[in-house]
Amino acid sequence: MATETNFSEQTINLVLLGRKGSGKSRTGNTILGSNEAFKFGYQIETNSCAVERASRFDRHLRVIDTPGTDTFSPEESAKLRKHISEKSKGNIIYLLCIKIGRITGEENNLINQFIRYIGQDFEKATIVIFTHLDEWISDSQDQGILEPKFEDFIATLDKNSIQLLNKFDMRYKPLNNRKSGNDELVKQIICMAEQITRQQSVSRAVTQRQCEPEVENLSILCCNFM
Ligand SMILES: Nc1nc2c(ncn2[C@@H]2O[C@H](COP(=O)(O)OP(=O)(O)OP(=O)(O)O)[C@@H](O)[C@H]2O)c(=O)[nH]1
Ligand SMILES: [Mg+2]
Repeated sequence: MATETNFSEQTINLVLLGRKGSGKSRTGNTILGSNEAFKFGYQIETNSCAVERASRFDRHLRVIDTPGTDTFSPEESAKLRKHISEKSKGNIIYLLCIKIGRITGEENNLINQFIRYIGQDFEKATIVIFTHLDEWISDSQDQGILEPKFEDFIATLDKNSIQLLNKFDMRYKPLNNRKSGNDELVKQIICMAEQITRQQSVSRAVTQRQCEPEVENLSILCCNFM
């Protein structure tokens, strides 16, 4: 069994961020594999940060839910950082939840505030989660598209939205939180998170050890799930 120190060192910290009602709490539940970890719903908005832990696919996860927001200030950034550092040791990965559809100007502004006030590590450590995939599929079907593909949604995004996704090196995943059996997607999200974590430790190692090639090679390792 992992000791508390080992648990902390190996834990992947996933911080849910996004606008009100973007599906943060429910995404947290999907990742944790429990519908009861965080309270969710249009009537139940999250008012303070909440933390839940779970082991999934042999990975120790600490999921941090946050209140939805339309704006993000330096003060809120300081509060978030304080909260995260109290709750988490190790690497932090941000899951930026966006309700699938048009990425609006408001969304754009909020994301740029996250980038500005959380800092550069935010861009390198973020995965965009497009929630409400089921609603997008049924809307597309109502418009006569028989088999809507998520990649078609990406293909229809305007230049600004693509530029935004590019800031996160096009790390994004679609999610239908209504569906049970999201294991494959959750594995892919954890895998992305592990790759970011590896890249972060490679960067740190490179800084410390003046660019040793064998350290850089670590970045091409893939995570293996049984
Ligand atoms: N159909 C569908 N509904 C979803 C999905 N994800 C979330 N929802 C619903 O959207 C509503 C808001 O979800 P929450 O998870 O509470 O959103 P939140 O971002 O935590 O909201 P705040 O805490 O108020 O900021 C709830 O009614 C969820 O059931 C999804 O993938 N599909
Ligand atoms: Mg919530």
